[in-house]
Amino acid sequence: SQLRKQLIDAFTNNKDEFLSGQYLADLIGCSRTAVWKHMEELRKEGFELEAIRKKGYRIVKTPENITADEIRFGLKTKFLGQSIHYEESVESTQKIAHRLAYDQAAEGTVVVAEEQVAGRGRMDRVWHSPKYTGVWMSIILRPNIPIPKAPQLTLLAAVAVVQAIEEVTTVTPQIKWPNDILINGKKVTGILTELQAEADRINSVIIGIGINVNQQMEDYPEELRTIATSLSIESGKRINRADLIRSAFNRLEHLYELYLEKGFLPIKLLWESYAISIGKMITARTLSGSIRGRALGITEDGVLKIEDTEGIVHQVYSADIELE
Ligand code: BTX
Repeated sequence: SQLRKQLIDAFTNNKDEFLSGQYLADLIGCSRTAVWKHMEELRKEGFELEAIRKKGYRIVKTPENITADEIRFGLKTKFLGQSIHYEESVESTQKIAHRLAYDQAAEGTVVVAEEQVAGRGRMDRVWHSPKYTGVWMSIILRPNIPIPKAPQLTLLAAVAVVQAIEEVTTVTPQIKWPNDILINGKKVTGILTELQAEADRINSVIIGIGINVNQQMEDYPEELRTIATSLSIESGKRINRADLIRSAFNRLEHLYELYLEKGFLPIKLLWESYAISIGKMITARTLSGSIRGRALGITEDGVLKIEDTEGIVHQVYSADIELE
């Protein structure tokens, strides 16, 4: 809007200085409440603002777009991320990746978006993906493995993302089976793996990864505040998203090659070293009911084993897990 533009111009002309709400209101010819609303909008767009009582506002940092070039700078992979489709705003990166995969896109092709207006979780749940603050991406792989092994790639991707987070922030997250990455018990990343298959052959695996990076608590809708967090909240600093993406590509390609060569075992061991639920009492909610018991670990295939209170061991392929 015109008001927004004037507001940004005012800050551009007074770089590094605090401008009071009253000054800005007079300059632009609107109310102080309107100024405040616009400042909140800027914050949502990814501007980092400092607001001090009696002094006013200051723009500390402008939003950082991720560019494909910035991601490529320093990328050491052979194929992962060598083709990047960068989008400003999409419904869901999964949707675009599915179309690209169907159109024979090369293995390792990635779709990265600044914002998803219809980001999805598992079972058609909503994945909140606000602009400029997170990593919302989908990766196309074409592994020559039987369909039942595909969920192993979710666990593999989780390990890659944990390692990338460790590398970029020095915070060590934990994995909650199968696909949640948590820091201090709150969700920082979700992973959604989907397949395109013909008969019993995998054509492509689309791995959707959503990482909360620079959101602050006020950026989350009310219902997510108690369950979600971001790397910035947990590490106390702003994280460069391109660095994180690049690191995730490097790690993911390395683990994927290891997996294709040696099978799931090395991935399983790494996964278990980050797993939060092993040995704990959990409740697994599946489509066919709930199982409460002790999480024993995962099988060679990445299936969760739970021993219930009667000593019966259940194998769980898909569920939501609640820790006690
Ligand atoms: P999930 O079904 O395990 O988790 C979804 C649940 O997580 C939601 O119901 C909500 O409670 C919570 N949630 C929603 N948004 C967030 C968020 N930003 N941070 C923390 N918790 C949240 C997890 O599904 C799989 C998510 C994959 C997202 C990626 S992003 C790129 C790709 N494109 C796309 O549409 N999805 C994937």
